[in-house]
Amino acid sequence: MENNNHSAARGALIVLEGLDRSGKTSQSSKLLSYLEGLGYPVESWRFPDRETAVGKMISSYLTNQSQLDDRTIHLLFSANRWEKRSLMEAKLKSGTSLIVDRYSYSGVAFSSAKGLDIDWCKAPEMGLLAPDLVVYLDILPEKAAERGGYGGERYEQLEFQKNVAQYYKMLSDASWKTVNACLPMEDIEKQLKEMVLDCVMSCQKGKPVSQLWLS
Ligand code: DGP
Repeated sequence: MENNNHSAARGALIVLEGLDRSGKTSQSSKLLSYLEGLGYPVESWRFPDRETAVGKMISSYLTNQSQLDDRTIHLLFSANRWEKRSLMEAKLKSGTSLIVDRYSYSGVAFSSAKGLDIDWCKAPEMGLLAPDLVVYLDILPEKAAERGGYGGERYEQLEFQKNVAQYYKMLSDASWKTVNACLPMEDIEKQLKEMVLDCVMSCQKGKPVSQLWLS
């Protein structure tokens, strides 16, 4: 099934969320290849985008090379999304779908888990573009901690991740799709492909781009 003529249709904004080591990054790259293989214009993005000036400050904080006040780093993460908003909108409107590894939900879940007021955390995210699909890769914090590479960055601590998981639960709504991140990789991939293809096709039918509202 090859599709080589999708450039006039609008692209889909697909967000993968989940705890650290839930497999978002691997699944993003599989989805990218899948949609590319079907002939859809698609890009893989991630937040934080550590390449921008703001992203470099975030990276330095995450790797414990700098210290920042909790509210300050929260606003930097949000600014990092805002600085990509117009490009994101242009891509979607020109027909490119975006597979985005983390978005505003990470912003709210991680900062709220530190004890910041959840409504305060939501406020700077309002008005970013609303995802067409949010997939939550669900993994027990204990299982994630057993996966390779865990523990290298500031937030990769079991007790903290348990807290983050609670906030993700609070943020999720009926529109989210949850996938068990402990299934074999191929099974996860299969489920994701179906969800994502449905979403891309419904956006092509003219679903408007809307703004994010976190209730
Ligand atoms: P990653 O590059 O996906 O491994 O993310 C780096 C870390 O930053 C990870 O522990 C999750 C956390 N994080 C991602 N986005 C945000 C955000 O917007 N706010 C906060 N406080 N943390 C975030």
